[in-house]
Amino acid sequence: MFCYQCEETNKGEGCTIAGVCGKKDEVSNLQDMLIYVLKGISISNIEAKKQGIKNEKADIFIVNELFSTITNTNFDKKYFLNKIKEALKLRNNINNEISKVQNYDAVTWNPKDDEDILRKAKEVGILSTENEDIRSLQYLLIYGIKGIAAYVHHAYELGKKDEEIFNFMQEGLSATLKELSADELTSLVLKCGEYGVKTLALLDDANTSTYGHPEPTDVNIGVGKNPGILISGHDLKDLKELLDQTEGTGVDVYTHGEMLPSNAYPYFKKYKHFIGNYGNAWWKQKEEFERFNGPILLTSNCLVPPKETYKDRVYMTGVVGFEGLKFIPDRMNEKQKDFSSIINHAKKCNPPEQLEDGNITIGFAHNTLINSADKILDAIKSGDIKQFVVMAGCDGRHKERDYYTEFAKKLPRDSVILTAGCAKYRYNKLKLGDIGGIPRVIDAGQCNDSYSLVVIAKKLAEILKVDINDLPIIYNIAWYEQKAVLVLLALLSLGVKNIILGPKLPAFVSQNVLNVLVENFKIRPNSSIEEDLKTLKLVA
Ligand code: SF4
Ligand code: SF3
Repeated sequence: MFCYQCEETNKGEGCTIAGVCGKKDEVSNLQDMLIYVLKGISISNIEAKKQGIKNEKADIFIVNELFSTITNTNFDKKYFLNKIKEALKLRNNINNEISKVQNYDAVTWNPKDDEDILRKAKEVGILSTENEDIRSLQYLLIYGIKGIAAYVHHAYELGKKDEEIFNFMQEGLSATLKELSADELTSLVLKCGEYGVKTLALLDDANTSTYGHPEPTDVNIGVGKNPGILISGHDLKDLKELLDQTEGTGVDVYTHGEMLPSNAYPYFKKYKHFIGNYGNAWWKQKEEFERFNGPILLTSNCLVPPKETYKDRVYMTGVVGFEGLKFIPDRMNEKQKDFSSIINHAKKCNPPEQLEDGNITIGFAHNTLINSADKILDAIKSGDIKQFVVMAGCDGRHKERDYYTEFAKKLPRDSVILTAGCAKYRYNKLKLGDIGGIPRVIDAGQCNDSYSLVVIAKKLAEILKVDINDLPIIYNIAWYEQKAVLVLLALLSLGVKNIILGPKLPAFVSQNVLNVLVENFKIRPNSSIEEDLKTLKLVA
């Protein structure tokens, strides 16, 4: 195996024997193989579209299966073997329909048996591209498209789609099989950022048109007396159906990790048994799932390979996979998913052990922020707020991420943090206070809600009639997995410059590609807190 798609990759270079995340060698190879066939499907499907043959099944298959290869989503060998076979069938069916089948191995190769798939899987991975810079650009593009896939998946569940986004994903995937120059690939990477913005807007529309606009909310972080189900991941439709089905059963529902922002949607407030948020970011799940006592539902990444002590309480749904865990199948014929097994399980469990008590304030997505634009502008003009610091992105398990907690603590009192994604858990319980009623940690929501930060930045630039880079907004972003890669590309596509990125630069960005990013966008790696505060002109 060779995988370098996330921030925690081995030695900052690549995982080669097993993943730091717990992914096994064979699974990693099979993920490479699945992506290879998805590239083949893309080439054939583009050809089919040219001939007027539409195939939404293929469009959404590509979306879901790219999502399944994102870090901490699916660790199940059987899942990938089955999906590769399904993918080959789908591709062959398209090939049978079109008049001209393109001459690429990914388009025409067929295995003799499972062994043949496993053998081939070793040949089609990341290192099969020899030129380091081309490889770097190819994977920057693929990881960005994986980010798109995750968000399109959630939007699609809520009935929203955009054919142009499907088309771009397929154009991007097929481009990585072609002999493109570094310039051609770079322009696709930038285009990926533009489609990133479109995708984030699509999901925002899906979420807010279904569940209302998030509103400022104090979320309980304590526990109640009933047994509970803990729901994690990013999928709001799964949450809705779980809340419907638990109502009146005596089982409460709590959020974990990236599901926290759901507490701010008006729609979910009607459920009296929706108690609040339990615990912190994904990487603390080993300890926190243990102490929750009840069953846990994972609706998307990030899943940490579970400990034996609570493994029987972990349920998965959607594209999440791990051998030996219980799986809740997809919806059929417009009916809700059937959560009865997890609810019955919960009834037999003890209530959660209390980890903490009190509240955290969330719900500052774009609608709330735009409604408070006058107040924000007044605070800027009066000098009460000197700086907004975007500290969005992901959290991770390594000690070096204490940097973000300390950085937040050391920010001058007249600065406000804008956050989204699970990175927030590094400082959202610090009690940093407020500035004239504006909290010093403004939490826009999940990683996809970074879109809200973009909307507000654009709005402020428009009102103040300045360039987006001349606003009092600076960026110190933490990344971990591929959705954060997409959010970063989306920011670059909007012309945002001078982003500080940490805790480490992506291993898949080669020195030459980094030079291009530095030259054009002035991206830089984070350094010590003192240095970064100085660079960002937050201290004299
Ligand atoms: Fe390693 Fe990250 Fe890949 Fe897991 S996802 S194998 S930790 S690079
Ligand atoms: Fe977190 Fe996985 Fe990225 Fe959605 S849950 S931000 S890491």
